[in-house]
Amino acid sequence: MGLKKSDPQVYDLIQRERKRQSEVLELIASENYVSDEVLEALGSVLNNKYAEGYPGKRYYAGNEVIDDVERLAIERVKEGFELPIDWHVNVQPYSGSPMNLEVYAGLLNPGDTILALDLAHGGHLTHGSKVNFSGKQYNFVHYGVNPKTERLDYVEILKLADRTRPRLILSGFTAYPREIDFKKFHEIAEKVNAISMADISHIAGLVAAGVHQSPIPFFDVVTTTTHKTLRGPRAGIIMCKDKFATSIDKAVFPGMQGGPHENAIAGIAVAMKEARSAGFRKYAEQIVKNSRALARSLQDFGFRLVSDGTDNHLILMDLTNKNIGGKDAQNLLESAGIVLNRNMIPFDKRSPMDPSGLRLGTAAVTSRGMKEKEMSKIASWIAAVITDHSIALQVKDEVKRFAKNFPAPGL
Ligand code: DSN
Repeated sequence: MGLKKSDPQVYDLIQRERKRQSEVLELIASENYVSDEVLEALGSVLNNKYAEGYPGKRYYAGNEVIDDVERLAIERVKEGFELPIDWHVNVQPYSGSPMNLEVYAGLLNPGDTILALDLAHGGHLTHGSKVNFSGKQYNFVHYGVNPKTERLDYVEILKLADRTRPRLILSGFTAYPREIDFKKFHEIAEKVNAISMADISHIAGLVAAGVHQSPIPFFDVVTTTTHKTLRGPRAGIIMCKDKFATSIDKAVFPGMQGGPHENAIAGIAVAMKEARSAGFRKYAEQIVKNSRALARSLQDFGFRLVSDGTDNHLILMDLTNKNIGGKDAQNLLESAGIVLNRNMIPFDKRSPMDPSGLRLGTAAVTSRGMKEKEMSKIASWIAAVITDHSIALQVKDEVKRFAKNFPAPGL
């Protein structure tokens, strides 16, 4: 019968969200527009099947096709990230938070020390925030960025690692605009005999396209969500050296999860095939070009950027000299059709609920075909609205007309 007739309420909500997504400029660094094909896999009958266990070892009957789906996704992840022969893949994590906790649970004991980036300097809740299960269960020690350069300082990270002797060193970021030197990270982990783990959730698409260096094969474990720059379904992947495979698989199932979401796993397979295309490589290169162009234009309008620019898909803007906090700026820009999120900046003196920064990312607008020229336009709107709040509604109208020229994939 179709949703429109059977449940007009839900149908209308989906249409409203579809309209919202197509009419705004989506600059949340962790969001993207997936292809129709990824959506087709997500909305398929694969959703109906329970498949506790792993391919060939399921607890329920009827998993012959599901086994093939999961094996295909695993193969495509191996190809997409060019994993060495002795690496293993688990495509079952429901998303980023369980994925990281599953690695800790598989490889560590409660109370073990983990070295990770401070949340306020660009880390993630699952990297040991006190309010998160990770911070309650493990002894996190946090490194930060250098106060002058606002970049990672590998000499300081080594000193801290040497002093605290962590069992695991985590290199993972949600708001770090610079390229990460994974080789240096791994050398630090080797020196102190720690397991090296990279959470590449934000940059996975750039890594798969060869636009950002890869932690593979240096690292022991690499995790990633699949829906940010990688442009796939809401899900997570764990890649690891074979010697960690059994412990990690057990931590995922039966340790933390039940039946895997095989529709999402099929979505991973589709996205990984897309990520192998020449078009995706160009897309990833354009993300970085756009990010740099947006950064330069924002600086031309007098905005201070953390670390003075960007190497990847995201920009962290410091509003300290702009007479407006992150919360108000986020709300104001949303009312102008520019959607982004407030964010702590390193050494922030304000609170997480109303920090000094804004985080902007170019993955979604690049999926709509926008290029450097459009980034300058976006920067000029941001500057205009922050300077004169009263023009927000007028800008919203302009943004809506502008966005129509760049149809979003999947909408
Ligand atoms: N919520 C994601 C982000 O915005 O970076 C991380 O999980």
